[in-house]
Amino acid sequence: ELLYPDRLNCGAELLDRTVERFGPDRPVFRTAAGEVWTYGELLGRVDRIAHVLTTDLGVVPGNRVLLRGPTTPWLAACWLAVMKAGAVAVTVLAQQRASELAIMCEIARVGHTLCDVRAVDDLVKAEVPGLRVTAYGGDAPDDLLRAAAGKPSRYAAVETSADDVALIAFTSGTTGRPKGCMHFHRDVLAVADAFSRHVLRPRPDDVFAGSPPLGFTFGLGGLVIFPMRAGASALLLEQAGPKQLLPALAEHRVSVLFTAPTAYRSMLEGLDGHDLSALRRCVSAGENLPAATWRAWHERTGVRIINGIGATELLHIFISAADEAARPGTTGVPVPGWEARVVDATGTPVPDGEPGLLAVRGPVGCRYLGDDRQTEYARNGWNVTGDTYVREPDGYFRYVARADDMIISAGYNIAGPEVEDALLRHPDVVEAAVVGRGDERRGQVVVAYAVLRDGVARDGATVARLRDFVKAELAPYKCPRGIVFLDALPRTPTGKLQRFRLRAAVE
Ligand code: 3SK
Repeated sequence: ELLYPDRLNCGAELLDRTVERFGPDRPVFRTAAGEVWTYGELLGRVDRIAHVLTTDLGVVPGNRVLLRGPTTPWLAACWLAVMKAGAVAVTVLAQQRASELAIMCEIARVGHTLCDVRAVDDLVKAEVPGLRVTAYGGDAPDDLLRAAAGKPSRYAAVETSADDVALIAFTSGTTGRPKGCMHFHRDVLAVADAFSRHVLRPRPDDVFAGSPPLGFTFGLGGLVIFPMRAGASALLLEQAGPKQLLPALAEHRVSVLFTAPTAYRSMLEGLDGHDLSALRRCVSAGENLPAATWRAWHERTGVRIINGIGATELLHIFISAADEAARPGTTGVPVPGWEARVVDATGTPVPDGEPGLLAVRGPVGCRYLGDDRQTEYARNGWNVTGDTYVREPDGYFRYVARADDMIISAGYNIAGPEVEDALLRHPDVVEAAVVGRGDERRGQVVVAYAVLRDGVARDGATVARLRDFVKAELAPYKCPRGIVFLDALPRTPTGKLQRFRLRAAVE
């Protein structure tokens, strides 16, 4: 069990305590342009921003402050300042537009926002009543950083309680009205002290990098909370697609990588000529990681991917496996501190080997802000994530599908990801997504969408070749009736596949 004192401020724990432990001179953030911030410099900048928040902007503990901008050291500094001031950070994604921002501000009752000057327009367009927008990184006389420069360089963190809300992270899932997930100060540390400390096991000399933005808890954990808890540093990339990641990993000698299966697959395509010899830990989450991708990455880089499943509701990863314990094709076992089981619709555990709903409990729980969907997610003390899983007899958890992504065809239950994995094993396929299409005779039939490798013909011969391939890999009833070729699959801003768009397209 993770025990924390009653008085706990996660910002002070991550920053002030790390400076006390390791001294001020170690690097904490790096940028693609070669900028390096030390922990001491970060502390001074964070504390000055905290002064602006409390003195100039009148922010008091518990006020909600929305943070918006590309992944930069300044965005991370604003997040830490909000933590130290005892306010609540509301994290959103740079891709979210005015109408989405307006809904999130309304749900979270946001009064203030600290926003990268390049991302202010959408916030202004959102026309949120009473919202005070403070920009950073521009030339305006009232720019946050200009105001901060005149403030004292030390700020005593507000003595928040361990159970005060620190963060409201929004999830829209793959569709629907966004849900704000509240997380406490102790939760922020708990994800570092569970997954990071016991599974990832970072070292102070590690350099972290990755693609998830800081507005997504996958990125906030992987690029700020975990490196800082370990006294390590992070390369913060504004552009972090596979094309930018590969050269950055080599140039900055990145040793810990956080990204999603799609990015691992894209990087495999362009690996040649990049020196990844510093890389020692690679984390994959956000989507199911096919065994073929795990194996190809291991073969080419020598690094075993640490697969995991996390959720915004639970802040970070709760099932995972590293090193020799990793089993390709499975997600892993509960992270120390977490319990997991597979249950039926009534919450009763199903036997090992049978599919059911994944239910987990541990140091962090789901707390939606004013949303009835809370009772669907938190049932009898367990968090039911909406994923269908199988627990293997050896205790490993294997992903089957999102619970609402099962295809039922002529009485057979077909998990879309199993068919996708089979398609991805074909050398011509780069991305694949499988959905059900309504069918009078069979209820549903399987339809696949695929992105092909450059130069492969999008014609009937390719469809026939891929169908034959799937039939040789899986029971024939799982073989897609039709295969549609696309340039790219539709995804959410956090990279999750939007199956509902594909389903709508086939109906
Ligand atoms: O949503 C996810 O997939 C996720 C994965 C890892 C950590 C955090 C999150 C939200």
